[in-house]
Amino acid sequence: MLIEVHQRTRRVRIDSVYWRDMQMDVAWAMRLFVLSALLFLGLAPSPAQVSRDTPLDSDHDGLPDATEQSLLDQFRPRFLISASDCSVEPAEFTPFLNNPTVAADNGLIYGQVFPLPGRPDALELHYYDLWRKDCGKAGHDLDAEHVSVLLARDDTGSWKARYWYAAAHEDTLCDASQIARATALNAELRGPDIWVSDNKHGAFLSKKACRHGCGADLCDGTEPLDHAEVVNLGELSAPMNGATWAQSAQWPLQQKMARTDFVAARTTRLESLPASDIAWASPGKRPAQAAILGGDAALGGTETGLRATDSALTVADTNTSEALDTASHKTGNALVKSYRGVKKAVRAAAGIKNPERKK
Ligand SMILES: [Ca+2]
Ligand SMILES: [Ca+2]
Repeated sequence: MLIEVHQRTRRVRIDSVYWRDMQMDVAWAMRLFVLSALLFLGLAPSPAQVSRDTPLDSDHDGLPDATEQSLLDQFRPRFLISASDCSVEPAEFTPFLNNPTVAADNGLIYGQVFPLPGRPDALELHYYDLWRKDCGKAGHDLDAEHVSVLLARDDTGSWKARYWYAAAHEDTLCDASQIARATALNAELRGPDIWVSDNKHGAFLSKKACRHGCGADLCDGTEPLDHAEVVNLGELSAPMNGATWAQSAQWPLQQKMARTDFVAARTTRLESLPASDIAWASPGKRPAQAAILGGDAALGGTETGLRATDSALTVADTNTSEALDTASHKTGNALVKSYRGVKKAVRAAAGIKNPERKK
């Protein structure tokens, strides 16, 4: 049995298997010791034995580790991060802990690849940008955000991206998540550009979509996260790379890992729109967002703009889309100006204590 510790890459190799190591903490060292002892006593199959028989599938979802990592690397989005973000960059978390503990704000991205039940021709990939904190309005420690893609096999059997989804304030009345065809983003064989809003970390498929978010999203002054490495989280039932903290109740990462972002109703609706559109993933919440942002007094003034933009934004800069953009931008300004004055009243009327908590 071969054990190597690589200081530069912070990885440990046991025969053919690489383990990521950030701090060599006690829990991690104990696990390594126990694993080594089991391997030495012959009580566990060696990685070499396993790799000779079947491809290694550490998270038991039927997909080999190597396939998952290859797809995560191929389709990794290019995250555009605000240079002034209070949380600096997405964080790396200390492995094998029960709760998320930031090890470094170093731009690391976590990934997940899983098959879809009843759809052998499709795979879903999630890219998680996990932050030390959200320091926008209603800020909080820990911030779990993500972008996802649905892959389908093409005529040659190769995986090709079909739809992309970007989460923004997911599961709140401010949900501004979007979905688009991969062709609209020129991202069928690679990841698209993703704009991440300053301090709030909502993800957007275009800068224009960011401006139409929920009033507090700004995507100016961004820089690409070109050095981002993708580390596979595995699955909730079988974490990889020490991601035991993914199930922590301190953030909603577990919910994001357990569901598909490409439900049939969502993709069917997208297919009914023009091919170049970016569609809101939860269009039913757009009128509610108007209420949150502007209250009844502003609602009348926003009806035209929101109705025009509640279904989709066009990627191409046509006259029509620019007109919609202008209309919505103006109403957006009106909403923001009246935001503070009506926020409490609207929340009270809706029975909401904190609509943006932990998102
Ligand atoms: Ca797997
Ligand atoms: Ca997996």
